[in-house]
Amino acid sequence: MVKARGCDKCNEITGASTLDLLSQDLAKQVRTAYDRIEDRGMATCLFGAGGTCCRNCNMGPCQIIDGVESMIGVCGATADTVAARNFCRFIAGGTAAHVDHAREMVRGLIATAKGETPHEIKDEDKLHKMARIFDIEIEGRDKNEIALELGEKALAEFGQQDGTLTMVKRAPKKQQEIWDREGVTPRGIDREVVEMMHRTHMGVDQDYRNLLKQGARTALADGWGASMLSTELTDIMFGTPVPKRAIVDLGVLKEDMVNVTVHGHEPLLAEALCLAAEDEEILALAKKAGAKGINLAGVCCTGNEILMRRGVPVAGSFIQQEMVLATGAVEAMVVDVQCLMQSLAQVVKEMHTDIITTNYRAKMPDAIHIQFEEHDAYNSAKRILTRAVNNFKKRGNFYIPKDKKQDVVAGFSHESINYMLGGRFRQSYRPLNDNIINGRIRGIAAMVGCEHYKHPDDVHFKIAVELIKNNVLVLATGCAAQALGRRGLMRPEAATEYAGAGLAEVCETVGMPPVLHVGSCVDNSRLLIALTEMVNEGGLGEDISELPACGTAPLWMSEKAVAIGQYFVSSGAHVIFQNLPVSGSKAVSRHLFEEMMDLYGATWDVEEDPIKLARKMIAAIDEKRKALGIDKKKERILMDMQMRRELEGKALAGAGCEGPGKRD
Ligand code: NFS
Repeated sequence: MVKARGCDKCNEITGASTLDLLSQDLAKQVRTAYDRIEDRGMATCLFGAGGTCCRNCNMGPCQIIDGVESMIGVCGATADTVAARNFCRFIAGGTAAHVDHAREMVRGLIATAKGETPHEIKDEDKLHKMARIFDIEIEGRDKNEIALELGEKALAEFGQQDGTLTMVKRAPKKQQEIWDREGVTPRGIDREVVEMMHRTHMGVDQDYRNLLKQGARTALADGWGASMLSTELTDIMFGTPVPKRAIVDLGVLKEDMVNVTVHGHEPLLAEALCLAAEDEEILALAKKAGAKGINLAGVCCTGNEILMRRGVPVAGSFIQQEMVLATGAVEAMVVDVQCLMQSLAQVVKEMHTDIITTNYRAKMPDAIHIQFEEHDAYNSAKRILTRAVNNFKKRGNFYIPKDKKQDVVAGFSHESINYMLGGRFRQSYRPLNDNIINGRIRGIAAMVGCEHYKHPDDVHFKIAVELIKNNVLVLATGCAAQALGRRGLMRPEAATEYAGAGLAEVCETVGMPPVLHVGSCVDNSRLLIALTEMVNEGGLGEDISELPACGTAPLWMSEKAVAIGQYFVSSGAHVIFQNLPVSGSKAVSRHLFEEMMDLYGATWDVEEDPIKLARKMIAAIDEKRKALGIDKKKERILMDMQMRRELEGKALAGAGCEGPGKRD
């Protein structure tokens, strides 16, 4: 392997495109995370890593050692309390990020319904579906009127103080009963985050189990509240994704075009940029500057949003954001919120590239700020693109790793999975459930979350290949999805190349890849709905905890990943990370890894080795198959129509379902 620079570890970490780029003279002139890792010597604080460093008041900081009397906090806080508090603050921080994002999307829907944005209501079916969930009258009403009422009701969920969040009722009945029994049904979205912050303040909640209970409620307010609202309302505005071919990796940048990369999370601005990039005035300006046009490319989760809905190429994931700039070929990187490295402006210091911040919440020293006005979205987008076009002439040396791009098929919303598997005339999860029951598909794995620098780049790839080889269908979101896309697992041909015989047969029949790109990080809510649909379809138990399904966010770095992990566990899905910052407390570790089973029917787990991690996921899936009695190959019975009807009738009754028309 070519050694680009930095320590050997960094060279293991880098993917082919990054490695190629870092070996170029231009990239050698900038400092990236790879250099900073080397500077830091990869040192981590053991107290921080174990979750037992308490900085929540000014008597410390206190570094706690579990079971050592002289090493508890000045206030008397034990390792258990501190580890639980820190873990819960991770959940609160991650949830807050999703909540604020979701709020903007709801406000965007309201503004769109009022005709104040360049967007329109694109998915009326979903609008009606959501309206029914929120008890909104549909008959004889205009789509904008319905959308406005939906937006206002959704916005009220954030400030709601009592009762329960509306979308909780989409979960399987038994799941809702479990949440009620455990006292974790979320009341209001903001309320859960505020209460979590309060309870982790010095001198408030000192019972780790009680803290983690509120952690679960906060995370559920994210998954079944904020994130789900964001996904559904964004689909209503910009369209529910359907499978599309696209390309990913650094090679998507174009030599002869104005390269504008959109980085961050909220697709309102990115969608406006997509519209403005086709504006005649902008195109004429670009031509005048000597460019063939505007090449928009995504980075991080904004990238996933426009990839899913528009097939816009993705230049890079979280771990590649500096590399995208180090090509010297980007005229502007437009950022909004979350996962933005502060180093971005430093990487382009000697280049023609503008880093443009657009959200008052997220400003950066040395960047240019052009506030994105949702009520004047089109003109905001044009202003940004004009700046980028003007930079094109100033482009100096650049290097685009042109052969480093990969084909992907993305856009697997849970609706399109339905369609893919069920066909136009029989859209349902029945074929998926049947294939799980007959063993062609062993189960479902969710691979989600970030990428970081502590472990080799191949982690996602290794886990996914082990899973699909063993006939586990992988649904991926976020940077994990991008990493798998870069490695070629999102091409339909990957089924033949990597998947086990059963999964390959299913994929080949419908022409889908064995790893499905389900969207951005907030779109993990699509996975919750997909799992719910599988339960409702019948034959695989009564709640999510009975499904042969398991999740992982191996290379997690952001607090959001912990919130996501917790809402999956609290929704009944087993979740395995490579590490969690709770190892400093035996009791908290036991609670997460064992006791949560009695509460939610699922637990957290950790495993650093990617292959072992994948095997643990497969073992968890097999355990569920055994409990469902579908672990042994059954003789194939050819069913006639009457037998099929009886079976479907039983399945619907078993799921407490009132029939296909009534389900959301
Ligand atoms: Ni989600 Fe991770 Fe960030 Fe997206 Fe990527 S780093 S927790 S995947 S871009 S939010």
